Amino acid sequence: MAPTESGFVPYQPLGFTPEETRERARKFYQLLNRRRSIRHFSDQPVDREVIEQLLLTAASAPSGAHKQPWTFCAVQDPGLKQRIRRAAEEEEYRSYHGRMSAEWLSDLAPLGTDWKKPFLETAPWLIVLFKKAYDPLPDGGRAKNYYVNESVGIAAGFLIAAIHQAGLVTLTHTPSPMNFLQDILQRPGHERPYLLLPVGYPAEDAQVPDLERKPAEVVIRWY
Ligand code: IYR
Repeated sequence: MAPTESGFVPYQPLGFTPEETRERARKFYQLLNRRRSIRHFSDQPVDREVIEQLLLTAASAPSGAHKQPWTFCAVQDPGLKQRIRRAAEEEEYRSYHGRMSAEWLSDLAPLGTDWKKPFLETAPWLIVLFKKAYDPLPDGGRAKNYYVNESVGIAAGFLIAAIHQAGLVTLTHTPSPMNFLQDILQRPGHERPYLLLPVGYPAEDAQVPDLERKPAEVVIRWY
């Protein structure tokens, strides 16, 4: 699309009929409702081109004032993955042995999580999503970003949906605190880790907790 003098161009709608809209809404729900957080990964490789498409999808998310306040680090290097696993497990060990409340631990019990994170080495890719509170300017100043948490959260949602749509699996992992990711990946100070997502195919024997989602009448209110 050629830019116009005003800086605006016509929107190119997808243009589905109401029937197509209904069917697509239903189909997309059916697809996304099969997504599960997976903790057991296959070591089967995933092409870098695939990861790039998933990350471009995530980076197409809306953001405050279109500032796109994110950096996606795609980690494949086994040495880096090992360092990330060790650092995450160190933090998680402390969390599970004193930092998390009794209520939190009992809420997690049905999910079968613990401080051990072997998937951080098994999964062929780790995607680390960083948020940027501001962008540094060449003169040493700072260009402000807006609604950074909301923007990065939406991008993470796009990414998780894209991963699932491609037939891959992930886990929205938040080892806490996760400053170690900044050190290991040598990110600049204005980038803060937001989410760590192992990405790959599920292990053949992968299991998931037997959970149910809240029904429409609980999570939706019509006015
Ligand atoms: N970050 C820890 C603990 C944890 C917290 C929540 I909320 C979960 O849904 C699952 C785990 C971990 O990743 O083990």
